[in-house]
Amino acid sequence: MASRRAPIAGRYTAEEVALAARNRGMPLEALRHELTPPGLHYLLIHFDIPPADAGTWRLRLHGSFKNSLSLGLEEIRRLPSTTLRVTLECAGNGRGQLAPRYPSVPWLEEGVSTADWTGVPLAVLLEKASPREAAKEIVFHGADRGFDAGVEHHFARSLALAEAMRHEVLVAYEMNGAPLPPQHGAPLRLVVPRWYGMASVKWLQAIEAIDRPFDGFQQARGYHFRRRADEQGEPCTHMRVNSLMAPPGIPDFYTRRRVVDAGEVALAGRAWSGSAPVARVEWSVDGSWQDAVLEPARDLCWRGWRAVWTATPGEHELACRATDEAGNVQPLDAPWDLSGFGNNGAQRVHVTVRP
Ligand SMILES: Nc1nc2c(c(=O)[nH]1)N[C@H]1C(S)=C(S)[C@@H](COP(=O)(O)O)O[C@H]1N2
Ligand SMILES: [Mo]
Repeated sequence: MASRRAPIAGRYTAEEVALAARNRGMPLEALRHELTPPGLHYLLIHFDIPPADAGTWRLRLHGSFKNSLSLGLEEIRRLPSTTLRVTLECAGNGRGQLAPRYPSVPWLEEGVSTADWTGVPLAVLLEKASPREAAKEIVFHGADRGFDAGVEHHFARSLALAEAMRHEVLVAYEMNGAPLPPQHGAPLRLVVPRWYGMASVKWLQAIEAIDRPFDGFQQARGYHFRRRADEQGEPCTHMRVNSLMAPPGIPDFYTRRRVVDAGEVALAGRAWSGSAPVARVEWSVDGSWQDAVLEPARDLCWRGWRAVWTATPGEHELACRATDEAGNVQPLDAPWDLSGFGNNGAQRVHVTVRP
């Protein structure tokens, strides 16, 4: 079995650039919108977007269920449905800022977005199939297939049965009121609010109940916090508390450095946490912190914040950080992780203020 890729330091490789071009992020100016505008939602596609025909697609429920099921899209659309506004963030968001970094999608901070997802609560499907007494985990199988670290597999992830039964977990067929687009999992995907994005399996073709822990690649080897390659590590689950601002002013094309005029500058951004609602957002200029004004609290979706900065001429560094109701405080710098997961270190925005 081939082993993990060795961390890299310094310039981005051709492979990272190719991954970044396929798996693009949300432009940070889209933080102005609570609901990420169509086409600006970030993308993470491990292999290829699989061919999918909504007319013939079947979702199978099999394994440790009393009733095996095979449902077409029309049957699924006739079941009770709900729409939830959900913020998803890639577990690898921020990886590209770590040194050394894992060779993968080199996100800086743009691997996060919000969409309205419509679908049938997973619990409705699980109740129809009725898990057997021995069922421990529910595995979600995607239709996409490829290799990682020399191992060929379909993208698949599992949830413990109790987690899968949470009423907010959806099998979604619509995004923002329209059928799922190919890149976001058409015709069916799982949406697991509060968890990092890898749990929300796209191109969902089978739901399997199993009596033992799932040992698939993306579950047992991928998505663990590790400091050394020879440790099992801790599984990635809920999104860590995090926040961003829309960079103010206007950018330089190549460096993306910002320029603003001196005087009052409106700052705005959003904050989220998979553990508890966001309770506080602070922002800073050159390391001196103050509280931001919060918009009303949201449940599964990021919370808006704003502030007014009286900008004085010169070079300045802005930052922001959030705290959630569970008392989790976003760190200025997150602990280093071998695979680059969970980097919720505070965003820094360098700004040139002109008189
Ligand atoms: N089948 C399948 N599901 C998948 C993935 C994938 O590559 N294949 N990527 C996962 C990861 S790592 C993330 S962050 C989210 C991204 O969802 P989005 O592309 O709709 O934003 O999908 C998840 N579901
Ligand atoms: Mo991800």
